[in-house]
Amino acid sequence: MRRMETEQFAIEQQDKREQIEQLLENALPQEISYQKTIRDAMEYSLMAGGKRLRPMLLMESYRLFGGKDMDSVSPFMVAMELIHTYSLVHDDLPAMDNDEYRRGRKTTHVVYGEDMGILAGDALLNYAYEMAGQGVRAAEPMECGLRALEILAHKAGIHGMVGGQVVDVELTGQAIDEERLQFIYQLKTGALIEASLMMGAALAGASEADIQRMEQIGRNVGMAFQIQDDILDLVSTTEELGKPVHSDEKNEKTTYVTIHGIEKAKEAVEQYSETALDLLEGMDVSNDFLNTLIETLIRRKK
Ligand code: GRG
Repeated sequence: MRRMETEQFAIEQQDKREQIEQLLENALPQEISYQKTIRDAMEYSLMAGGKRLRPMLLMESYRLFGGKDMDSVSPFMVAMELIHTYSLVHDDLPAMDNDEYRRGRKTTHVVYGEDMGILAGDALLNYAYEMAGQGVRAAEPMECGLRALEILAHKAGIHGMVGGQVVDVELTGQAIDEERLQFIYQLKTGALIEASLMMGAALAGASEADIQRMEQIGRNVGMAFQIQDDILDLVSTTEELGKPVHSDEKNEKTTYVTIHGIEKAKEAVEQYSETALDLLEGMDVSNDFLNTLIETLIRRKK
């Protein structure tokens, strides 16, 4: 399978990240009156400099299937990052993980208050669908945009991220069996990664079979990503991650690492990533940047 040379990949990844930052900045609501506080809180959380992995996966999946028109894909990339950001803002709230640091700075509720933290999450979520509406209009044909919208709503809600979070919250502090842990990881973390890859394919007019292949790839990438997240929570530093380490221990969470130990967890990250790459290789389209991006996730340090 073709991969990009490390230096060239790093340059392109940075370029793409900056391109996404620009899209996000431009998309923030402009016409604001007395509700300015919530716009500020949205900007504070959104522009805090995450990895922008999900919009990047969305764009690269779109390119994988020959998509070229940025007008239809850009609003969906923004929508995806808005939903991801809302989930982080709500996850950090006192009622959930009660975290004070995220992306290297104070969490939104710490700066703006718990009430505004809740509302900022709500505003980000609703604004995501406003953006997605723009994407649907720009899609060619519009049915591709509608399919992308359907995937987004499905994977962000009860059958996806929210569903996973519910089980995660309910089982916190309890021993979790392997099957339920897999369920949580697949939904809480995997669903948005799956959705990103599926939406890119849908927008480029890929077949349902190919959209489902991207879902499988996303499922494996999601598992690898979450297990790596568990590992980093244990072995990294607050400075490197931009959020507190050992939070799983603090929150009494069963993770892949607590069940299997760190060595097995590292093996699992490699295994899931390899499966994702094999599935990609088995397709009759290819994108060297996407291959390399998925491969680098195994070694990610933050
Ligand atoms: C509150 C409905 C609701 C859902 C919350 C996504 C989530 C569900 C909670 C966030 C906490 C967490 C550890 C989620 C697992 C997914 C994950 C590793 C998110 C962090 O994503 P990164 O690493 O973050 O891509 P950046 O900051 O780089 O964007």
